[in-house]
Amino acid sequence: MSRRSRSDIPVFNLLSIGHRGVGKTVFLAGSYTELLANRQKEGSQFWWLEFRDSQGRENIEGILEYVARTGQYPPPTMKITDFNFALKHRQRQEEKTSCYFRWWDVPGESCNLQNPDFQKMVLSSHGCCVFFNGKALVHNPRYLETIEEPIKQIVAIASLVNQHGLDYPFALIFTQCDLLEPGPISQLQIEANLQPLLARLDAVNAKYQRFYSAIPIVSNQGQYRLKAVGASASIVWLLSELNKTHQFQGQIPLESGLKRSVPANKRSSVASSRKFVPLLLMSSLGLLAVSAALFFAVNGAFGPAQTPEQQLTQQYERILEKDPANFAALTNLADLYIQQKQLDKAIPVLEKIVEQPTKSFDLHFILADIYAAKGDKDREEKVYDRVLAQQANNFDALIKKAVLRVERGDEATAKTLFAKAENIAPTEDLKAQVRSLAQRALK
Ligand SMILES: Nc1nc2c(ncn2[C@@H]2O[C@H](COP(=O)(O)OP(=O)(O)OP(=O)(O)O)[C@@H](O)[C@H]2O)c(=O)[nH]1
Ligand SMILES: [Mg+2]
Repeated sequence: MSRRSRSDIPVFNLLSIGHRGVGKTVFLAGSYTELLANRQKEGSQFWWLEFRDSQGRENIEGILEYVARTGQYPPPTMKITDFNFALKHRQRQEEKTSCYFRWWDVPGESCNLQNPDFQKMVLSSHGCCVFFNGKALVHNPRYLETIEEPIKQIVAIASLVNQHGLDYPFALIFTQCDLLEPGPISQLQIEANLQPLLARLDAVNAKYQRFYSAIPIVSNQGQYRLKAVGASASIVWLLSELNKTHQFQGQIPLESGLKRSVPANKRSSVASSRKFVPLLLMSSLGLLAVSAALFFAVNGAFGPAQTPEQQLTQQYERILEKDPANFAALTNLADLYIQQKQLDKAIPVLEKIVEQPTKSFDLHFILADIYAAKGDKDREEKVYDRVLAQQANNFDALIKKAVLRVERGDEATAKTLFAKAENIAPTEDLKAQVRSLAQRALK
């Protein structure tokens, strides 16, 4: 297949919404450096951002230079600043441009639908990054009240998108996650506190994905720099979603889409196919999806006879024939099967994955969920036992096994497991949530 010419490469406008000081500018600079660092690591995926104009380069380099010199985060944004990037990818020694995109770095108070500049940005956008302060979501019980306005904006956009059957992805980005306790408890707390918003987004079938961004400043012999983890995945996910949609319906900014009327059932099924996966696990699955989705984005690599998912599936199956324990191929293949709702095929792949030593048990829980969906309680429970054998204090496994024990009529064991989970829960709030769940389950 011939390479795409420059004019065939789509250009997407990404809207960013977030209050003053939530971390939008740090996120942009951090995402840029994170991708750059990945590019320099051998064996990692080669996705990176390139500037399309010198102004953008100067702005970002100015920010990075400020951090390096002062060891401080950059000052607040005073005016809307434009950035034009290319998302590049290296595949088999060949560099390709996956798409171009435009990003506006907006001062917090300009993210307001009364602001004519912001209105224009909304209408010309193809997708949106919504920023929440992860630390405040966990530690400040009043934080949600303070962000009611941006939440209304997101729900309004999502609702219109749904009414018009458009594909308009939202990346929900939790900033400052380096200031939170590592591990699933913080994610659980963010999840719990964000439920009102997620319920509103689900009600209008919004396509969204969560991302946890951590961008501390680190120093090495007096040289400071941003060390970003998890930031760039959201930009890459948004662009891969837009690239997929673009293959079927071209680039439709929000304004043109709203003027048309397309049946709502034409929406992408990827988000809805994942709905059976509990919310807590979505974020980890999403990270797997990024690599697969990005392959889809480089559509020049695929022939027209098969869908990109089918092509990729075959590719991973071939890799596994030669190298059955290839962890990356196993995880990507499992994710692809799940996306294609081929759960019977996903099971043996996940079973192989969970046999391998790991510090993260997310895939174990996905396997357990599939067993649960199939009503296979024995195998579901064996997964929790396997996790608990490796990590006796795994909070998720304790809770899930306790709920299953109740379902299986063994309230005594369930009580012990709930008590253990309550005991290890790190905050009073979470302990109360476990108590309430136990009370409801045990009646
Ligand atoms: N530890 C940590 N602090 C962060 C992170 N991101 C942002 N911050 C803090 O949040 C402050 C604000 O970040 P900015 O990126 O400037 O926020 P903004 O959303 O661009 O804010 P405005 O431009 O004022 O609208 C920074 O000065 C840091 O103190 C992060 O990932 N980790
Ligand atoms: Mg800013």
